[in-house]
Amino acid sequence: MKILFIVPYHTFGIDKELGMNQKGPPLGIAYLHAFMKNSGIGSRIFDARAYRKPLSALRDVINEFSPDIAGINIHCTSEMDDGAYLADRIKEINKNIKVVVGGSHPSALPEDTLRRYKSIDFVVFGEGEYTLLELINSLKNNAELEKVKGLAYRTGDEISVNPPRELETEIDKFPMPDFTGFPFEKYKPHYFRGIEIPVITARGCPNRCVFCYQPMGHNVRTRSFQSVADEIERDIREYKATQIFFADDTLTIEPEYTISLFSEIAKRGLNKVRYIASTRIDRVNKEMLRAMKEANVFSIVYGAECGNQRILDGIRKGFTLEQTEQAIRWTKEAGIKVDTNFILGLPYENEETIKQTIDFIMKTDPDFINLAILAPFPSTEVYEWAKRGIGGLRLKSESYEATGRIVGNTLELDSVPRARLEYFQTLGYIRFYLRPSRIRNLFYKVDLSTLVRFGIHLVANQFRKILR
Ligand code: B12
Ligand code: SF4
Repeated sequence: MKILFIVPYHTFGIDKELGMNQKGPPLGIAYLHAFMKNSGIGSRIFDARAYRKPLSALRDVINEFSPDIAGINIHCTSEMDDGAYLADRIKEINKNIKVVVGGSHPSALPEDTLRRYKSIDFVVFGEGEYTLLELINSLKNNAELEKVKGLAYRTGDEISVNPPRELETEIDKFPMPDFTGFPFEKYKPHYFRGIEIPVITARGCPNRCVFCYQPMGHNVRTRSFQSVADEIERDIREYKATQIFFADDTLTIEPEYTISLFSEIAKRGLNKVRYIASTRIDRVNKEMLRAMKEANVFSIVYGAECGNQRILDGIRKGFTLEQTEQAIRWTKEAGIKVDTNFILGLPYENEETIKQTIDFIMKTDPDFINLAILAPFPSTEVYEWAKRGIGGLRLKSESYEATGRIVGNTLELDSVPRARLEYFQTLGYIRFYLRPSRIRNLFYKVDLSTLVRFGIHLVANQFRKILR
């Protein structure tokens, strides 16, 4: 049996228009690629984002590699239609190839995925390693599928969703992710050119923020810091990594672990490459930040979310605005750049609280900001609230593609129409970045052509609304 892992490209909407592509190789399929190879399954990677003519390249690789199974990675909801589009094309090329999808969106909605998209044969939901292997073995041996935990499948018109699979508690048991076959020269790393490799130290997040879907569960399963350092060493040696991106939800959950990891990185001389981390506001301290700087951490991305305490409490973030100010100050003092995610359109927001968020950004003055409008993802609390009108939320569209990246179009508030939300988003970006101290930072984030296209899109959008 042979499997071809596929990363879809943007086929629709604004993501396609703006060329908003993910920045690197998806870690999930790099893990699966390694696991399959270790289990004696032929495995190949096809990243459709790397090709000018992805469909003819897909045909070529299928003809040459002859996979029995195509495994499509769906990173987020806005990629679901892109993945399904490729599933249709695969069936046109060879209808005998079985199509399996996995990743956050199908994990949240396995049944819906099979109902909507007829070219998809299987959904692997949750952690993929053991489920995919059992699926392949069952197909090989013509065995029954009902025993494969974590699998959803169709039999004629009927769809079955098996019970979920228990999560592996010792994730060091999984072989290191394998990045052979990923087109590194085509990716856009965070901030700098070069080769960026993602690494993860733990799976799962203990928190329950109302807008967040957690495909890896709420029980945190941590790797040993030595094995993480071994992997980084391998990434630098074999893949010539110039930058390591920690793909953890909350990298610094355990202070002692964090200090041991970054001290190990410095001790082994792995601080010749840069590191990017993301974590929670309330999970950093000065000692940890010093160790991170020593290890050459360039930036920390914080989910700061909002500048109003009542709204912050309502989304169950569990920290205070004072803690946000403190984390930003400490990080800057440690000589590490501060990148922050803020969201507009949270439950119970109004124009006043949105203005407070923008003022809070200006006051705390991080180095970079991402200012998104809330996109409610399936299986999150805010998705149910938006459907039922709780918190003043109003679902504008149920289209998956409309949840896309920075510019989506899924939500507005009773008290703040979509056009006003987008106006505040544009205003926030302009107020923050169009200053001598920050304008340069924009170029760390996006290249000039994307920036120009994005700027034109935002300004044209505002004009269109004024003219209407
Ligand atoms: C790292 C990360 C990123 C990185 C990716 C960098 C990289 N090189 O990979 C960056 C910062 C670029 C990113 C961007 C975005 N992300 Co993101 N990201 C994550 C994060 C934190 C970890 C993903 C990861 O690597 N996990 C580790 C691996 C081992 O797990 P995995 O990917 O889930 O894969 C396993 C299984 O899912 C399964 N599996 C996965 N694929 C497949 C395929 C097959 C065939 C099979 C059988 C199984 C399978 O098996 C794997 C191994 O067990 C997740 C949160 C999370 N905890 O999952 C959010 C998350 C996936 N991202 C999310 C979102 C929304 C986005 C953005 C849209 C954000 C934005 N507004 O810009 C963009 C979209 C990017 C794009 N595609 O255009 C949401 C998705 C929610 C949703 N329903 O849409 C998540 C869940 C965060 C959240 N909780 O809200 N992201
Ligand atoms: S937003 Fe961050 S801290 Fe909150 S549940 Fe999601 S991953 Fe965890």
